[in-house]
Amino acid sequence: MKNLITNFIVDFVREYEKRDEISTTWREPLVGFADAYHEQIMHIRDYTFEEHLMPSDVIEDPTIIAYFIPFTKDIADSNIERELASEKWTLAYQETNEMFIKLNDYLIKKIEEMGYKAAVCKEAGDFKTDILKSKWSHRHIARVAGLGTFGINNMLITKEGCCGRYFTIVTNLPVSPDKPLEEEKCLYKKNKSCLMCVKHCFSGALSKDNYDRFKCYETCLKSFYEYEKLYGDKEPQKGKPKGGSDVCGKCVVNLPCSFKQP
Ligand code: B12
Repeated sequence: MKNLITNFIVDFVREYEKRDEISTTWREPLVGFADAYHEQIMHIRDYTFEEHLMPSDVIEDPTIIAYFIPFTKDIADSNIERELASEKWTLAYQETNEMFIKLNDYLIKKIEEMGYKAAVCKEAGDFKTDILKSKWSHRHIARVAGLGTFGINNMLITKEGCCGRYFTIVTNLPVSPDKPLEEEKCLYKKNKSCLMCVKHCFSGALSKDNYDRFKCYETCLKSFYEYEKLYGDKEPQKGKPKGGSDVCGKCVVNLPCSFKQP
């Protein structure tokens, strides 16, 4: 069953990137399964905030499928220079988010055809602007599903690196859950080396002891306004972002943990 779900996701992405209107290509997705009754999910509100939803608010008797869609190196490399997010990075963000909707619909349909239920948490795409937190944390769940460990850059680092995006789907499929990884993927957490992500974060949002989500958001908004000005009122053009998105991503590119991890 786990292989079947993984293949659905991997095959969908391979086919999706062939579409004429899509410019982004992705590396092979990683898939994990989180135990909804794991201590770190049962206490998810203590780790995130008190309004975080529980998997059982989405579906009864839940397990959670978590997947990571890794970006390609050319997308990451396009985002090394300049303080604004690159056009290619912004477009990859937008095209990945659009793909998530279609991929999730497809997966839910496949799971329903097998006689089970599946749904996404409707709150996952939103966050409270006063505290910059969502009522659904994909990566908290993805960590419990064994996909990665958190780095100093505050990103969840997988065996394929941290440069990419996550999604989670709640289901009642009968699958055995995966376990969180034991070994740290972040070099600083492992042996006090690196900290390249802190150097790349020109806004000062990242330090070795802290992540300031408000400073980070201010920086992401600079790219939002810039691309909104450039493309916001234009007809969508292939290979160009459609208006602005609150992105930056300097803390995930050009790092030892951006891609494959030993
Ligand atoms: C709100 C939000 C933002 C806000 C606030 C950022 C933030 N880190 O909270 C802003 C707009 C600033 C932002 C910026 C970015 N974001 Co953003 N964002 C989100 C969103 C919608 C919710 C995150 C959230 O609620 N955070 C609140 C905290 C409490 O939860 P969390 O960060 O998810 O997980 C924490 C807990 O699990 C906790 N934790 C885990 N174990 C333990 C143990 C203990 C003991 C404790 C106390 C805590 C604890 O630590 C985790 C990390 O802080 C998610 C999508 C989603 N719904 O999950 C994307 C998401 C986190 N963003 C993402 C990305 C890529 C970015 C950017 C790089 C922008 C870009 N795309 O170019 C930057 C990087 C910011 C950074 N370095 O963290 C990705 C992360 C991918 C990855 N590899 O980890 C996500 C998951 C989107 C996705 N679909 O993939 N983002």
